Amino acid sequence: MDRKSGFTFIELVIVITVIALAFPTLLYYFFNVKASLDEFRLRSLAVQLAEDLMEEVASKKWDENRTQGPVVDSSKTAAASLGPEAGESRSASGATRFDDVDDYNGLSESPPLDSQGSSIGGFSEFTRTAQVSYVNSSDLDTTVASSPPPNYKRVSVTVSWSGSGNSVDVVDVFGNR
Ligand SMILES: [Ca+2]
Repeated sequence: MDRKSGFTFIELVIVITVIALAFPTLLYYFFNVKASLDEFRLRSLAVQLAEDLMEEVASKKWDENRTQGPVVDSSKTAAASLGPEAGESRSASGATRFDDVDDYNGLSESPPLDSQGSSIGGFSEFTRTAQVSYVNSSDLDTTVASSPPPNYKRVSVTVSWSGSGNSVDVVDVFGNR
């Protein structure tokens, strides 16, 4: 039997029909995969932003009043006063720059700033906040407001981003040293 190579009309109609039927499904999976990748990218950047700030916090002294060695109870910053001292900021230079762990209490940056206090390009959708509180070594999750303060400061850094309502938290505890 003599048969020409290539598609017959019927075969062509079948192929087009199959593609037309599959197209919405393919489109759906394409956009789902893209959304997942976008989400993964934003989450990775958020974790990096949180860890960057935590590294900066770790480089500071444990308390404003620390001179050498552990801070004695009477010199510890009161729980109600955790936060930057008057005039201090992350972007300042010299004596008014953040210099201790609890200066970061109440920090809120949108967008986040780099360690020199300058804007970071490409992170406009992110907001970075930090909370610092005293905790006991026996329960690192519960804030302690009593006096004298305990020997541990818990730092929680949260980075959120617009559009998805998602956020990441990085938590660390710093001992009186
Ligand atoms: Ca300070």
